Amino acid sequence: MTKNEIADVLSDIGTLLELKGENPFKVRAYQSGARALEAIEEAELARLIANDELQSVKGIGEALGQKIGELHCTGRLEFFEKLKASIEPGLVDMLQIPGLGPKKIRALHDKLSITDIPGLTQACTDGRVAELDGFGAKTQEKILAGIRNREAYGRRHLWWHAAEVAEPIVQGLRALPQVKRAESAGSLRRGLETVGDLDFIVAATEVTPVVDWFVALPGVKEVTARGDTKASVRFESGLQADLRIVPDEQFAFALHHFTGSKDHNVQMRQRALARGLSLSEWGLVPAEGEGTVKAKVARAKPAADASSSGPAIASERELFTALGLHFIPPELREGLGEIEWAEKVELPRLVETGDLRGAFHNHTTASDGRNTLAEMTAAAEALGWEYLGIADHSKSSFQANGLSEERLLRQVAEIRALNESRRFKTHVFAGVECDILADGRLDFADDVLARLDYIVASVHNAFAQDEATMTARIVRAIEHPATTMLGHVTGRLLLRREGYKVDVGRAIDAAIANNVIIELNASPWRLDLDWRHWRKAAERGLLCSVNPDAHETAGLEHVRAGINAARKGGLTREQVFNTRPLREVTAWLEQRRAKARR
Ligand code: DGT
Ligand code: CA
Ligand code: CA
Ligand code: ZN
Repeated sequence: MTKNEIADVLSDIGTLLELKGENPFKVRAYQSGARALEAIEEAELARLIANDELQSVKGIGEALGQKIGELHCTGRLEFFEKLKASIEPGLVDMLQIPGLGPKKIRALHDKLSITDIPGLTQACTDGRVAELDGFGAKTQEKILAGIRNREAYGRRHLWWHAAEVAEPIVQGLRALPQVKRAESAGSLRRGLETVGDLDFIVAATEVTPVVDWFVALPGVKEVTARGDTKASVRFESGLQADLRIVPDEQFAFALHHFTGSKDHNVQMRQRALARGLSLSEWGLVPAEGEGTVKAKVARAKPAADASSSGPAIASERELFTALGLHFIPPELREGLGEIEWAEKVELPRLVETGDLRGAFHNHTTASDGRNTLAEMTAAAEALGWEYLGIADHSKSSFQANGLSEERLLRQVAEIRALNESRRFKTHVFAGVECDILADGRLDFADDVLARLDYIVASVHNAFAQDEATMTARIVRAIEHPATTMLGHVTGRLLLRREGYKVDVGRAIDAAIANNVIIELNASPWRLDLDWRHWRKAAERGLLCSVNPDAHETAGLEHVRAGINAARKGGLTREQVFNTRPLREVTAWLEQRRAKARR
């Protein structure tokens, strides 16, 4: 196990112990142990364990040291497994409700004998929760709202998590001897920020073995449907997946149909009809006059003569060509004008993950990150990046261990020294994620900001401001000459909370007018600014930076989610700042800083 995975286990243990009502000192020992572990570098951890020196680290005693060693070597911890088994699963589920921590859950259990979410819902409805010490009517209300949210959001899944499940399935399908082609379709293929269910389209010579393989996948909890050409399953995580198997001649049509979106499909079908053709998941055939829907489907259905009745279409590209269109990448198929666009011109090449030369807005252990500056830089180097921008939190974000002026300037010195040492091929830019204070001022004085290479300005508090106040606040921060980029514009957390209210159009106008970059925060929970705004804004000159907002080395890979959203937003390489080489980026930042000094 990596140190961050071990740290996760330690803090889970802390939470579970607290849930059990254990001694607070014991609970705190695990939490501070997790933090102490994060401050150690991976290689150092291996050395400490090998030399049996872990217990000498401040915050890690003998008992904790042993557990860390066991996790590091075996990836398992007997103590943790037993602890998990000793707790009612319903209590653990309650942790997902915002505002409910282990202490409150413990109280609900002890005083009202509540053991799961349905029981909690009932107790709230009866008003029994409000009567408890330390709860009250407001808290009860908040818990109920949290339960309702959980139900509403629970039906969808983050693109990132869905992709993690889908990728090995596609690989597995392709490896089956009966399978000629296999792809993910649906909202996942379109790169939508959240996904309802997975859709797989397979071209195969034989159906049964493929279906058998699919329904036996690890983690399948239930087979919800099984037919001659398809199957549906539900995984333990709640995610569902549809599989459809077609003969190879139909693959392009099925893939296009089940990629959607529905709106895109409807418009494509209308376009086909206007050309005297009938488009369906089975094929593209002449539409013979008016007829009932049933008759049309019957005509369009496979038919041995499908190839003789029209041109053989083996790929989506050929399908678009047959309808007089240039190829439309799946990400753009939302029925938002892409067909008219592809009728006139070849669509631009959209930005790709491989185009990135580096990334800004990343955290380290100096604030709330889980890897050190050197570890983050090594990870960026391993990705082949020319540069890495560090942007830890500023002092007002005390909940995120934000840096004081003194700590920030010490980090700047550390970064300059690291660059001079040439230990890594990747250049590090010294920045900060500077809080935008409630009135729109920045969290640091100008002379401190002037010592940095770049500044990401973000809102982290006073979310409840009304739209006019919030918009004025953000515009004021954009107008500050030191601001290089605007961070996560709306502050939304997908499937968890709505963003704060802000007039995004005005923020975009201000950014363009002041030559400020807006980030596309690539954290799979954020993807903020939303893809729906980008194309129009970029055409008007707004520059985008795809920022991973990484809090650990693995978080740098989230740029893939950001690139996905950028592609949905129709962005090209030229419109994304961090595709530029180091020399150009350095010059651009230097020019901005010179202007700020004037
Ligand atoms: P999701 O799963 O809710 O995130 O969204 P999708 O787009 O993956 O939708 P899904 O899984 O229900 O169906 C996959 C695609 O199949 C969808 O994007 C378009 C196509 N499709 C499904 N049902 C219909 C329909 O009733 N009419 C049309 N035109 N297309 C459909
Ligand atoms: Ca789907
Ligand atoms: Ca589906
Ligand atoms: Zn932030």
